[in-house]
Amino acid sequence: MLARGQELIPGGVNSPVRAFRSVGGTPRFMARANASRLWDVDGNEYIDYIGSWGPMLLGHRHPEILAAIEDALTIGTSFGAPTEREIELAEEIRDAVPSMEMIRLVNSGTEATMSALRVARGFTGRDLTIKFEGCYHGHVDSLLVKAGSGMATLGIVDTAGVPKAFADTTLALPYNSVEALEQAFAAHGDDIAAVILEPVVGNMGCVLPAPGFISALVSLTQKHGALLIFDEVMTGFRVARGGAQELFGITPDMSTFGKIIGGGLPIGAYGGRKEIMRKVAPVGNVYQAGTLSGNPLAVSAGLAMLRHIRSHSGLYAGLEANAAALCADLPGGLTVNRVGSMFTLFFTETPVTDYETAKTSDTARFGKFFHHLLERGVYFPPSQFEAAFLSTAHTPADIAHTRKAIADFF
Ligand code: KE4
Repeated sequence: MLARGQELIPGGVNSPVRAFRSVGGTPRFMARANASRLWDVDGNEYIDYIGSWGPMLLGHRHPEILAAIEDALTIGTSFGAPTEREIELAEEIRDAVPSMEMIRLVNSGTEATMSALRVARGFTGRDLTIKFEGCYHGHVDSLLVKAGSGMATLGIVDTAGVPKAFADTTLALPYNSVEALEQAFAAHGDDIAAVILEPVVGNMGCVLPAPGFISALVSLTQKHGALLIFDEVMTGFRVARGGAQELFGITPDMSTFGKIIGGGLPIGAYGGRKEIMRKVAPVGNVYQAGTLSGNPLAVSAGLAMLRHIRSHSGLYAGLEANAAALCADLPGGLTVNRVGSMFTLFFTETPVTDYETAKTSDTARFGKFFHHLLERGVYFPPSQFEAAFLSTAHTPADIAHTRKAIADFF
């Protein structure tokens, strides 16, 4: 199947990180999923710790989400015209994330971050962006500079195809370095439109913000008139209902979402302060558009997801308890970083606080570990530089089996 796929699709995959390139071996072609499980085309069953790279907070094929999709099919899947349920989804997002005073729905996390940056530039009249090495914000031209996720996985430092002029508008700094941030603002402060970050990083593996880092971000952006953009595509509704900004008590100027808010269907969203979002066409002069933006099918799945989360507020405590149990007392030689139900087992004894320390990991040994688990029916992300995810569908038996498979490797 891979050989057939590779004839037509680069690497046989529609997203590079799926290709097992950094762990070796043949990517498994999946046939179906349910709850915490995946089955490949050979009938092998796996406990899934990827969850479609984040969206599957409730596991696969949650009945409330399936019912919502089936209901949407009775009215049509896309009209290219406004619908009430798009307002309802925007209201659900704002209810959970009050900083999202005004919201535009798009079709992916990449579209969300690309659009948020354009609006930030249009609002400030400035061109420069600060991002952090190892963070990934989708395949936006100007943000594919020292990016994480698939680029870290494949060891691509800076992608071909991005004009130098675009890349030069992005300053990539070490994550958690207040000093680097202060120097960048001292040098370029009045030209910086925005700082964008993963408030809890997933894309160099899971990395937490150091004490004082985010407060420094807030004070420096406010001092210099730059916007603070929280890229919560992965952390939104993952680490808390209100995302990392709820965990840290921060109100960013703009935020981006994706993954979970679509319940497993293609979606993204960006938004923030009303005065900023009023720059977006057709109200303002920053253009952004999308044929399928806000389509009833994806919005219905997203609504079911967010309504379930709102009415089951205890689910995060459950995820925390289960993820803590999974990650407790793991064998020596590992650095385990975790926030709620997103976590990474780094094969290094160095504390992992940024991209440089993440890269001290023994990726070859991680590859062996990955296949050791795979052979025992445990499907971790096929990259040292990705976060694994637990869902509400994972059972204590899943966790016990996974812990045993991990222990057997050491
Ligand atoms: P998408 O365009 O892939 O929907 O979202 C891009 C994106 C933006 N921001 C953050 C923080 C993200 O994590 C992502 C996408 N995450 C990766 C997983 N690390 C997607 C997996 C893939 O590329 O196949």
